[in-house]
Amino acid sequence: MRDLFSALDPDQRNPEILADGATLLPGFAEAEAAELVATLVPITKAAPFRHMVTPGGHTMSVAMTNCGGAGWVTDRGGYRYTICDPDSGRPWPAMPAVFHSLATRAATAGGFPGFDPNSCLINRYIPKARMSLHQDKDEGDFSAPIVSVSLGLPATFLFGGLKRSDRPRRIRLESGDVVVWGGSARMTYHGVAPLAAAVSDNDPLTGNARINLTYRTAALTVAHRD
Ligand code: MD3
Ligand code: FE
Repeated sequence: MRDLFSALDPDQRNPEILADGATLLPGFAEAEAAELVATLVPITKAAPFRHMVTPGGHTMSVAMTNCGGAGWVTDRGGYRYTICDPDSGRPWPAMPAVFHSLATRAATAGGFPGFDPNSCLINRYIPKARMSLHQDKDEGDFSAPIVSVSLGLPATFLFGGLKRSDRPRRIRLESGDVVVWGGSARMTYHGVAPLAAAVSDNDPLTGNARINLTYRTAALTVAHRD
């Protein structure tokens, strides 16, 4: 909830077009937020959060795991989607129906009906964790949108342009906010500013953390030899 006045002002809960194809749905997941977090518990028991390493050798400050038929991973060998969690060798936990249905409803509200994501990347930020400007381009097919759900501590999202050098806009994302990124917004550069410490250092939902669910439709590439 933003604050008492804006929560009471229905205009503040209306979708906000951030750019062509990019729509912020304030509080769209608020009613389900507690259920989503509870559903994360068994997922993160089966596939614990971990700090992955980039191809350049940097350990990410964001801790990650996945659910769904495909999970995004990075290591010294590159970025890719896998069927199995490389840490356990087992398939990523299935995407719960409550996760999938939220993403499909949000995509419809953002102008992209029929979204059927097969991947949900689960990002956990603690204060100071950040994500530098990047494009999401490991999915193979860019016709599907991406849906992101923010839970817990607020973050400043950096929404850039089609060139890395385009100066990003700063957009505050709060618990329950959902953003749909499709069409010409799909390939924009984006990131997350270092997470600020919470005023109370504790969010009732997630403790001292922000959780972001990033839903995508990803093509799994078959490993091959050259
Ligand atoms: C805008 N995560 O995992 S989600 C990522 O808040 C990632 O954890 C951020 O960027 C986070 O790759 C942002 C929102 C998001 C995802 C994909 C986008 C915004 C996007 C693709 C194009 C434009
Ligand atoms: Fe991204």
